[in-house]
Amino acid sequence: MALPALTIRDLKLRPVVLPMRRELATRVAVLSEAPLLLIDLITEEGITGRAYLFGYLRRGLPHYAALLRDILEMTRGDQVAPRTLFEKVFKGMTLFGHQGLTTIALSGFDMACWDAMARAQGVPLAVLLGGEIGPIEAYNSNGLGLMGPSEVAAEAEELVAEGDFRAVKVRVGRATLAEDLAVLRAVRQAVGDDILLPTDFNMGLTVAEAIRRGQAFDEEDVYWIEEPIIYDDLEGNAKISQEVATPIQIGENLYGPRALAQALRAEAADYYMPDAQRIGGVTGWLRAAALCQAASIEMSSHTFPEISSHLLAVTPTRHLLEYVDWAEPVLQEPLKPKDGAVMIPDRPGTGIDWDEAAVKKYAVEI
Ligand code: SMN
Ligand code: MG
Repeated sequence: MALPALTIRDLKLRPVVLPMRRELATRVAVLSEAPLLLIDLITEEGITGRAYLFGYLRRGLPHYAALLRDILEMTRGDQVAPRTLFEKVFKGMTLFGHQGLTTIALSGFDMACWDAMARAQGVPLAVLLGGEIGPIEAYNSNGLGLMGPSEVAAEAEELVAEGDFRAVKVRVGRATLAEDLAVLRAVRQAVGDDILLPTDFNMGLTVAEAIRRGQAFDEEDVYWIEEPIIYDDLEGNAKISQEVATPIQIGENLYGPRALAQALRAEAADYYMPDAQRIGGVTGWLRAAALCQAASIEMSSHTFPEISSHLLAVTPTRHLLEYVDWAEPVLQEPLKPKDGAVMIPDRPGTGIDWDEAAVKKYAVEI
């Protein structure tokens, strides 16, 4: 029997700027608010698919909205068949290029399509994809920006306590290696030996400096070293991976599964952590997961914990979910991590439903 078809009628796009509980200072930017573009994919049949894109900066949002309106023009009246639509839109963007905003917009559209499909079937996205719901091991990333040793030590304890987390991420890349080491030691002292400490340089170093700091980190019980240099210098990342014993982690800035395939061929890193809005939404993620499985490489997620929890459930080499609560102010039922894990919601779709009063409160003009 044919499944009920869903037909694309409209995309409702709403920009909001949400307060963040803790400011996050990284080598690449200081984040003190979360600009999101909320996407409602409206179908003729009455089912609505929901997703959001993260603008990083407020001025990211109008670019996303313009591209999503273009995607609507390409797909209005089409059946919600996410893999078919992915190819159609990808092809339609070829002349603009795929590395960058076009793939972010396509990812948001794809996530909303898959959410609509799962809602129409009445099952969680993880179940639609052939997996099961359950707890997904996570680390707390809601803080530990570039601060001094005493501030990070106090914050590290808070972050662990927020959900009995067994891992928290420490941003690094201060002016000197000595300052980074002082912070790592203060955090380790505060949280004890059992907590994993992934670190993130946010692309702030040169190859030589990354090798120098990485080899020093090798003595510090660090779980991984993330994005030591600019994301698309694959040879540079490969060199660092060879010279540094601690696993090198990249992936949040890879646009689409082909970029991941190139990084794998270059042996650029030991671990990968795609970002749902850059890897190509659900469709791109599933391909990335297959590539990591074929290479026997651990795959984590970057931000977007709501949808990433479903995606990691069907990722054979699943590693850790990055937990951030940035969308929480506009969600009816935010994730509530406990025992160091995020529980995939037992609701149709991804579990994203807007708190409409909050959406109104945080709405901005773009
Ligand atoms: C990060 C996340 C979101 C915005 C900027 C930086 C960071 C991370 O690289 O991996 O958490
Ligand atoms: Mg990062």
